[in-house]
Amino acid sequence: MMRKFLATAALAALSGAAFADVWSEVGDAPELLPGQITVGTGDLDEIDGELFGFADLYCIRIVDEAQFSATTVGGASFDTQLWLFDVNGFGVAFNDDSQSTLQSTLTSTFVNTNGIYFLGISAYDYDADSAGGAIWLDGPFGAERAPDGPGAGGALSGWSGTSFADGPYKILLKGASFHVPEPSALALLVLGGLAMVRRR
Ligand SMILES: [Ca+2]
Ligand SMILES: [Ca+2]
Repeated sequence: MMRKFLATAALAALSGAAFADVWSEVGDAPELLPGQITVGTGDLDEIDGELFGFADLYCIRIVDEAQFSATTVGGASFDTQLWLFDVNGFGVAFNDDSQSTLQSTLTSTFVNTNGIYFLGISAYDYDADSAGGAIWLDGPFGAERAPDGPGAGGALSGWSGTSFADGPYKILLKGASFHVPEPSALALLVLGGLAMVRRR
């Protein structure tokens, strides 16, 4: 019986790992570093959350920079903005509107290395600032841009402006993974084995 139970538990852990590709916002994600740490195994394909008038910031890992993308097209019904910052909080890429919608898409255009990044979402017109002011200009709305505002040279230190909408959102991702891996199924097996030994 014990062996059967262990095998079932291991199978559950393995199948759980295979499908653990969505991060659901826990409470309300902070809007400043270190953001909300995403924890899981394997690819991070989707972040589900909700905005309440401010911005949400998530700590993710880009593992295939050439294939990286993040989009709210089809994932939100309000006017989104997507923001990407490097591990030190400096701006990498920003987009307001894409694909003839008010939703946003970031691509690999300005991403050149794998590593830890911060992915932010806000509603127009709530914008990221550094000590020097806005990190990005508001427009052109339809372009994906590297930092081009008066505060382009500084790290994220605050947000300003008015958020004209909020609500639930999904950010669909490619080339990304969770920031922190869960204990692997193998580790769970080892732990289960130790538990069995201890019972004898
Ligand atoms: Ca939120
Ligand atoms: Ca937009």
